[in-house]
Amino acid sequence: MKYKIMSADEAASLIQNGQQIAFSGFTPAGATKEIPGAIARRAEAEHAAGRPFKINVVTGASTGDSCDGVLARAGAINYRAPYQSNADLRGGANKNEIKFTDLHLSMTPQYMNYGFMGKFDWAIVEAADVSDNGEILLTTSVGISPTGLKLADKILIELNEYHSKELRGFHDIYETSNPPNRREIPIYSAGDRIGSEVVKVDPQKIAGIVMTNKPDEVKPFKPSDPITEKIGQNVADFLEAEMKAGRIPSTFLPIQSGVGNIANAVLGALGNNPDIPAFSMYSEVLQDSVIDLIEHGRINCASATSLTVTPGKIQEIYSNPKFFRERLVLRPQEISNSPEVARRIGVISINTAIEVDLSGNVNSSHIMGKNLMNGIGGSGDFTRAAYISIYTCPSVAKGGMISAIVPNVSHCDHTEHSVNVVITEYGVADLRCKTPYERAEIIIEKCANPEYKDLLRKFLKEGVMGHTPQTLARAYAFHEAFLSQGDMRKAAL
Ligand code: 0RQ
Repeated sequence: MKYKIMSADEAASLIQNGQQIAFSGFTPAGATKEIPGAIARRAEAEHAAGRPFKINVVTGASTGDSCDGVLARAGAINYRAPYQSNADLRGGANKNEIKFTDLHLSMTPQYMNYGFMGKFDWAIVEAADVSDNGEILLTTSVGISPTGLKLADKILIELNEYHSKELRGFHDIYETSNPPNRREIPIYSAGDRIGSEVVKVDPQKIAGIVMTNKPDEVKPFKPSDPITEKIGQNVADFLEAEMKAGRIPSTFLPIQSGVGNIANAVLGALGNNPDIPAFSMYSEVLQDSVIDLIEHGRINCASATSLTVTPGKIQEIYSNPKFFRERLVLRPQEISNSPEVARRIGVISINTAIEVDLSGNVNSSHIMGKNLMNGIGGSGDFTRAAYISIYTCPSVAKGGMISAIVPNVSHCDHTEHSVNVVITEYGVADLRCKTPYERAEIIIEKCANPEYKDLLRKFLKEGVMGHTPQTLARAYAFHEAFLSQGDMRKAAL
């Protein structure tokens, strides 16, 4: 290979204080595992010598602890976007020690291309292979890597021998032009391939290669519980009824589903429903459950930007590459999450809410209106464009002391205009084309926990009449009761 092979510490010595770096990774899948740790060590040494050292970190979404965690703990991050799920990084963002911007994931590469995020000094990217003429074979995610590799002045590559070179053919690298020259994205069904198998860069930009051999830090799921199982069943029953009513075609429509236990339960219930035909996915993250459903013939093909699967599952894929190459497509996040494509091919979006209010507004990202949980992620990309947008959540959190159904959300990510259906373990609130009063009643009667129904009915009944039920003086009575007395059931209404 014509490139310089170097240690992670040597690579980190090339990075200067204040530089902006586009890292690979979308969830721990495809995230760099060696160079961020070396940058963190360099930052700690610089800080100990009394010198400043912080960098700007832009990635696809969240990454693993070996990127976000180590950099946050070393105090090495000045700015971070567009999503995170790491406790140390979250802590830094909530103390405003790390400047964090929560962005729609489809828009991050676009903002980079438009110059809204400033100059990128480096792209640091995990690869399964690199050719002498600058063809980079990415690993388990695509994310922002094609855009970062194009825009950055210089490139460092982590060549990860854990990943199979059989990954060639899984990726579909396609970049849009900037307006006014952008054309439609020519994807007409979830499995369409429109781009290249590799990212092509100027080999002169590659400053060095760091070798590694490590799996992605994807953790297995918590075992499912009766509440998530019931939510999954409610979603599957709702979609089956929609199909039988003729509002979803009998060939079904592509599914987008978020990450986590509820998403797993939803996919499990859809997969087990004999009346729902085998379907496709147009989503951003594919988890273990999708691989199982592909193997069982319940999912025909799945498009995403990230293959967030456990090491056992990735080995299953690597041992049968031809089968999976025909059924999996990994795209840049600008394409996997494109609202234009999602609207056109009729994606059914299923995401998780932190809280939902009586109008149908959804908060996905902040606790009690101020502390960041993870971020909006790709949920907004799909919700606004979906054929049917669904939000799921357990009816209560923290042992019942918090109601997920509240008079007003404490932070709004998805407005009542974009949210079609809300589903908890108690039932399904179908809000489509309903008036504000109808929506409020349906949400209370179908979705709220019985312990909160009377309080919510009181808020509604004694609300100031207008087009929308609202009493500003009591708008946050639930949240105030939790903050002052530790229990929303004590809300003074
Ligand atoms: O707290 O961790 O202390 O136990 O929030 O909640 O119920 O475990 O659910 O892990 O699926 O996360 C919305 C955060 C749900 C996630 C959110 C507390 C609860 C628990 C986690 P603990 P659960 P999940 C695809 C699309 C936005 C991004 C997105 C998310 C913790 O799904 O980040 O959709 N979504 N991306 O106790 C206070 C409430 C609460 C609450 C829950 N009302 N008040 N705490 N919690 N509700 C993925 C990507 O984009 C990559």
